[in-house]
Amino acid sequence: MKLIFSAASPFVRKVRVVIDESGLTDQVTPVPVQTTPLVTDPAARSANPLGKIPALVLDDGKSLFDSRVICRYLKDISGAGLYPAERIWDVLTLEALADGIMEAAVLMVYEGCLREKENRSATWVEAQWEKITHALDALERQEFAAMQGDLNIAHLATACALDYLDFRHGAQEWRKGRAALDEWHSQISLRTSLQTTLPSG
Ligand SMILES: N[C@@H](CCC(=O)N[C@@H](CS)C(=O)NCC(=O)O)C(=O)O
Repeated sequence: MKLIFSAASPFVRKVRVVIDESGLTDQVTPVPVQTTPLVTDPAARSANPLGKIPALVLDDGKSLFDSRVICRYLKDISGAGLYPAERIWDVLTLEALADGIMEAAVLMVYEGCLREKENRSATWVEAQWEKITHALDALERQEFAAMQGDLNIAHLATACALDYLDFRHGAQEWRKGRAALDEWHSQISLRTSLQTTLPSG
């Protein structure tokens, strides 16, 4: 299998972490690309008509996207227990929250570096950060039961989202006033899969 990837993308990272946690590292060849909403890499386009990454190209040439689909596929072929049946909807909802944090954080980056200077909207960027703030506060208040218990896909997605905030939005200091979330993050960050895939680029 081939993973169309960029080392900076939080969605790609979630997939890389699941590959590691599922013991599939030897079966996946990473194909690095540089793709943005304005300039799509041909390999990204050929694997996904939307041009977005991650995309996983299977050995028969078929492609899977997006990160949620790929992670679930990897779990199916490896038997990794990241999707507990008895609380699957809680887990998938928390994964969606983490993905939403990533999405808003990536949109803020795009606004700052892809939009022409004169068209950039500080109000729009602030609105994205506000979404993230509400999500972080809900996590701090431990509103999501799926945060507890054995390792699940939502834990990995949440860790990737928080690390991406450190990577691209460190000045926003997400830890301030969120001691419980900070502690949770410190604990999960001990996992090798997370330590070896920290975002870069
Ligand atoms: N929902 C998608 C989001 C993927 C996504 O937005 N990826 C970004 C990189 S972080 C991308 O490919 N951007 C290029 C584009 O939007 O054309 C997923 O979970 O895979």
